[in-house]
Amino acid sequence: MSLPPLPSAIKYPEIKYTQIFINNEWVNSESGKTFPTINPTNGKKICDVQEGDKADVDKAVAAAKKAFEFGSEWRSMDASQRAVLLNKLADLIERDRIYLASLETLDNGKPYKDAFYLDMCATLSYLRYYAGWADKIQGKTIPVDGTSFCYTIHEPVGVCAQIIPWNFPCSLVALKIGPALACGNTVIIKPAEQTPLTALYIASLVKEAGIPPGVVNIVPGYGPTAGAALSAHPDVNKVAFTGSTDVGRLIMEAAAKSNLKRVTLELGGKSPFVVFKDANLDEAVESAHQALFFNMGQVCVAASRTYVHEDIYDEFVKRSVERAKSKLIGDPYDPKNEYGPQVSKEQFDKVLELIESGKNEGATLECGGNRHGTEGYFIQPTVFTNVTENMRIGKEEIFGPVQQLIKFKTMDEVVERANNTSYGLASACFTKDIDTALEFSSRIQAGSVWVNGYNLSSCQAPFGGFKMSGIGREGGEYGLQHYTEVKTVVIKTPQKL
Ligand code: TXE
Repeated sequence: MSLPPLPSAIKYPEIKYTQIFINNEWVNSESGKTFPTINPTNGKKICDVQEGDKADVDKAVAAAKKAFEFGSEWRSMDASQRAVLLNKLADLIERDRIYLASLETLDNGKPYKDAFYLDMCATLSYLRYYAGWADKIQGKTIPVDGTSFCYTIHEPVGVCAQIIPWNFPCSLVALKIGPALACGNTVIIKPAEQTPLTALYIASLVKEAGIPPGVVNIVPGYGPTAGAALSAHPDVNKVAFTGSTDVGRLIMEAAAKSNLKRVTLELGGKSPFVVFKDANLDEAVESAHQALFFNMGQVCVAASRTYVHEDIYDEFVKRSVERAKSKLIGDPYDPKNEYGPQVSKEQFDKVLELIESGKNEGATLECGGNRHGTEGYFIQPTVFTNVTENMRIGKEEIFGPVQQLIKFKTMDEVVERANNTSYGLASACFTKDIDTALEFSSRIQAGSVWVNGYNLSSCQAPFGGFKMSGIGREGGEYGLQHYTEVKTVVIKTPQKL
């Protein structure tokens, strides 16, 4: 696919929205509190943002509930018109794509070229794909026994809380609101406290697109306060969460203890990338590299265990280390750089601490292993060999630029080791042999299996985790299932129809 030329970024774009968005209006927090959002490139504050808490969540939920009431503008709207509004929102995002990508780079630290090409592209495709579904969500007529006429309706669930993390702040807003609005729900989004700015800008476009008040509300704030208030709220009918497995548990617990709201979770991973001995080595090395280092390793599907067949292991290590060392790091606005900082001081410290554990537990550090430069949260691309799954770097989600290269001998061995984790999000194998690929795909416990490539995700296909990597699927038609309730209507008839 050929890409359009990369337009120049707006370096340090003006920050236009920092308040809470409820009922299509901007409001300050009830408490009067704000929180800072930090530029990870230099550790300096970008701006202060209104800090939503329980009182603000209550207001947002009330607005979303009212917008969902029977007879409201939103509930009475034709499904095809919901599609028009979602497409309009996508068009406005496309109009402001340079600004939004520039803002994402400022707040998150990801390279502008990735923000422009990948994040914005994903944002647009999620919205447009789900716009296409809006008037195609339908039930069935069912030939029941006896003299009754039976049909099902797929009704919207109602008020949906959508709690998102900081690694893909803009595109995850689209992935969350696309299916929710296509099905006719109303939403409250809580962006991550590290990266609230693009979600807030999108709020302004929601209003401009003409989406009715209360349908989309955005409450920036912290997890244990605003996020917890949403997941425990009795008037929230569904919560969709992307983030850590620990917080996923808290959300399920809060849902269980409050109103048994529907829960979907997209959580962490320790995804295996398996290179069989007949693989195309050039492609496998580059793909394994991108599979781990993309977005500075801050990806739920990051391939943080690379298993390489013993016959090609030494050559694979040599090339992988050369590739990691060649990576251009620095100002994420500079298009020549492939690589920016980690998102926050907390993540920077977490990753460096895990790197230390790798050194102390006996893995061999092949390159990297330290911070890069003296300011901001940059970490050198790091490669470890001689890693085993009982080391912390072999079993914990690092969520940073740290590649683990592990040697294996047989299919049985690698499948057993790859599956020996509580996670099950993604996986990949590289081989030219179709039987090997099919056997691996069948035996691996993961929500996605990619063959001879990595991160081959698209808006049309479902995505989600086995085991402790999550519950439910997002993307594709499957992603709609969690945003509707199936209602069965049975009408008694005088005779068999
Ligand atoms: O995640 P959190 P953090 C993993 C990754 C990372 C680790 C910690 O390993 O190093 O998690 O990152 C909100 N109730 N992933 O601390 O805390 C929070 O405000 C309700 C994987 O940033 O899970 C934010 O909006 N919400 C992941 C969101 O949850 C709460 C992406 C994610 O934050 C809450 C990010 C609570 N009690 C991190 N506590 C992925 N799957 O891609 C926090 N939040």
